Formats: sequence, structure tokens, C-alpha cells
Amino acid sequence: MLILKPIFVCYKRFSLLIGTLILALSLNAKVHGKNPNVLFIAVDDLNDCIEPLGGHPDSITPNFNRLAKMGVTFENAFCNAPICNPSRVSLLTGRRPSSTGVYGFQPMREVSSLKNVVTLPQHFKNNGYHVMGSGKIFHGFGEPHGPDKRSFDEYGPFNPSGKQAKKIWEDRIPGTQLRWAAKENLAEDPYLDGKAARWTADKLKKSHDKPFFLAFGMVKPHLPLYAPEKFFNLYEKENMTLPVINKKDLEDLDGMAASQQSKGIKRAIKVEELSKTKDLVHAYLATVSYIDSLIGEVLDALEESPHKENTIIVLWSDHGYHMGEKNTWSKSTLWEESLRIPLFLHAPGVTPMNVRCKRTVSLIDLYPTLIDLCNLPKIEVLEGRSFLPLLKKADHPWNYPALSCNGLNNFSVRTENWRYSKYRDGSEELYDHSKDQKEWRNLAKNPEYDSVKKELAQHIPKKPVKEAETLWTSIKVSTQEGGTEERKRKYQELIEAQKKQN
Ligand SMILES: [Ca+2]
Ligand SMILES: [Ca+2]
Repeated sequence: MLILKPIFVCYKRFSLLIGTLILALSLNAKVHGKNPNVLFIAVDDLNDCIEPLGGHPDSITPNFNRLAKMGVTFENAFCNAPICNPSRVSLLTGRRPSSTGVYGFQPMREVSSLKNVVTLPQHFKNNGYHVMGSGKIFHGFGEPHGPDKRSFDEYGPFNPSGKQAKKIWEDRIPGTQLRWAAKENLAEDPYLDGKAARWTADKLKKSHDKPFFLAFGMVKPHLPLYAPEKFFNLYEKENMTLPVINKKDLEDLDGMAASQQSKGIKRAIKVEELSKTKDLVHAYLATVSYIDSLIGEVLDALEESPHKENTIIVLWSDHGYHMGEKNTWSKSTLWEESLRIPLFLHAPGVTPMNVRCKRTVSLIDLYPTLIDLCNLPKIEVLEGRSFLPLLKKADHPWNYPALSCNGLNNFSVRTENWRYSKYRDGSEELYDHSKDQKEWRNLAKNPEYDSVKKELAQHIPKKPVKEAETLWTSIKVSTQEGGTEERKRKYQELIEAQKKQN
């Protein structure tokens, strides 16, 4: 027995090892043996005010916590461009705005180089997947949040019109788009986001003949900040923590670096004059809690479904949002608040649970990463880099900065420690994130950092293509309120006229 015991122990260890190997292989087989499903969740204008990213101490987001525990939370994830359309076109085509000229509101298929582009969902569709979508995935033109028809087999709710819940109360900053309201609590949520969540949950509960790619896009917390009243009631408005703001922050900037978001700065001045910061922060967090609850509904449906063990979940926001920081309300800047985004990824058999990754990744990387995770054919022209190694090991060596751009020839390069931005008028910013996470001290003019700037500047594209010309962007309409509706009307007219001509 004395001799047998070690052999027995050895055998036990050996069988444990074999068992672990078989389990690992079978988990891997579930993802890599056949094509795993993808649940692709998009959020609009969401910054780090969610519990796993700790951007606001008062935020209540149990379902973001739940998602974080399931896989990898990226602490340093960034968008390719800090506005809806260029961010989404870039993610969904895998090409940077500086390569396509989509810096603003150019409809993707109207841009000659993108007319026949194979989008991310379309690549899944072309490779045996059933591709479904609802809500806002592509930015809509004419049709609000209309899908790109070539990218999907079927599309659920995407139009925000229709029955709406009654407002309990409403407030706004006059002369701006900053509006917020609590709506009545209804059992059947009539908003687009609620409808899209229910549609997505129903699809998850069904069995499917083919692997599926299921996209679910929410339009909140984009303005106006409307949510059912119960989400406002989660917070005590009077005790809200306010963002820490350095009033003199812009004084060390000049040129385009200082004036990049004049509308956002005007909004911030009005919010301050009317003492409405608390109200707006309250409304933003209420709206974030509302979408958190919808994410919960969808996660519940997946959990109860037969697809639980074989479905990748990815959640991203198209860009961040300023809440008064850098004296700005909204987005469209090359500062951290606009560029940093929530990004979560859960891939059964690949990602460990509850892991945080500090490496810099960006939305340009999602297309090649999903190709890798689902064993789809590679596409040569994609400009991002698959971060599959980080999904397996969050601290894998990674020396690839995130590159963002905001309009022609305005670029920002972010490494784990630095942000360097250069604008087309030559103005610059340099921030040391190891000491200055709020980006208050611009070091760009200090010659001590010339070598840092030089190294980071190497990542900036040398020949960005100019703004693409399209029918939509050729329409000149004032950007005052109602401008977008007027633009949509004129756009439809032009499309009709073009059809008649052809
Ligand atoms: Ca957006
Ligand atoms: Ca400053």
C-alpha cells in the first residue's frame, strides 16, 4: 500500500490533468469547433459612468457588473472617432475615418470606396451565419437608425416613433439639445430600446438552424435623456456627486486644441449659469440605469436559452461623453471623456471570468477579433488588430496604441501612459496618464517631452484622405433645432429625384 499510494496519487493527478484537458478541449471545441454565436450589444454615447469602470461613484448598474464578471473588462478601450456615424462606420467596416473620408455624417453606401464594402455583420452573413439586428447599429439616414440592408437577414424594431409613454415631468437647457424627462412606468416598455431588447430576448430564446449573429443597439443614454420614472427614483438628486472640474483647464491650450468643441463649451456655460449640473448628472445616470436593466433582460434570456454555452457577448459604446469636464457638455473632442468607451467581452472557453485588461484597444480591432473568435476567413484590408491574445491573457505584452481622429487631420494617440493629440493647425496636447488621468496638465510645449511626442507621432497617418462627398453632406441646412428633420426631408427629395433621373 505504501508503494501503491503514490501511484494512486499519481494516477489521480494524471486523470485530473486528462479531465482538465478534455474539459478545456471541449470548451474550446464549443467555441472553435463549430462557429459560436455572437450577441453584439451597442450602446450610444455611454461614458465610464457604470460601476465596473467607476466613472461616477453614484451609478447603479448591476447588469454591467454581471457582464464584467462573465469575462474581460477593458479599462483602456477607445473609439475610432468621437461621433456616432464615423465611429460606427469605422467599426463596422474595419477601416479608419482617415482611410475612408467618413469623418461626419456621410451615409456609408454613398461613399464610393465603401459602396461594396463587406461590413462586419455582412461577413458573418456571407459565412453561414443567420444575421439579425434591432435598434441602432448603423447610424440612420432618412430612416431613423435604418439598418444597412445588405448586412442583415432580418431586422427588428429600429424606428423610435410610435406609441410613447407619457411624461411625468420634463426639463431642458433652452437653446440646446440638452433635454431630460421622467416618463411613466409601464409594464410593456414602449421605447425603441425596450422594444429592441424584447425582440432580442425572443430571438435568444428560440432555437436556430445556423449559428447566429444578433446585434442589439440601444439609443440611450444619447440625448434626450428620457427614462421611466423608476430609474430617476433610484437616485437622490440633491445628494448627487458632481464631476470634478478644473475651471482653468483650457488655459494651457491654443488653436484647435482649445476651440475643438465650441458648441459643447457653450452648452457647459449655460448649464453652469442655470445651475443644472445636478439635474443633468441625475438624468444621465437614470438613463444609464435604464439601459442597464435592458441589458439584464437580454442576459436573462441568454442564460435561460440553449445558446448560453456557445454565445460570445461583446458590448461597446460608440464613444464617450463629457459631463462638464474640460468645460464641455457632450462629445466630439479628442479628450479622454469623449474617446474612452466601455468594452466588455465574454467568449466561452476563451475568456477567463472577471478579468480586467489595461492594454489599449480600440473599436477598429473588433472586426478582426470577432473573425478570429469565430474562425471566419480573414479580410486583408482591415486596419485593426485582433486582440484575441488579450482575451486569453489580459497582461499579454501589447505595444499597440489606440488611434482616434476627430475630423480631417486631427489625431490622438493613446498608450497606457500617454495621450498625444495633434490638430491640423499644428496645435498639440500631451498628457501623462500615469500622473494626470484628468488630462489637466498639457505638457506638449515642454521640450523635455519632445522625444515622447516624436515617438507617439509616428502612429499618426501621413496621408489622411479628405472628407468624402455625399448627397447627404451636400445638403446645407442650419444646425439649429429642426435642422436634422429638414435635412432628412431634403435628402428624401434628392433621392427621389435621382431615382427619376435613372
Ligand atoms: Ca453616439
Ligand atoms: Ca489644462
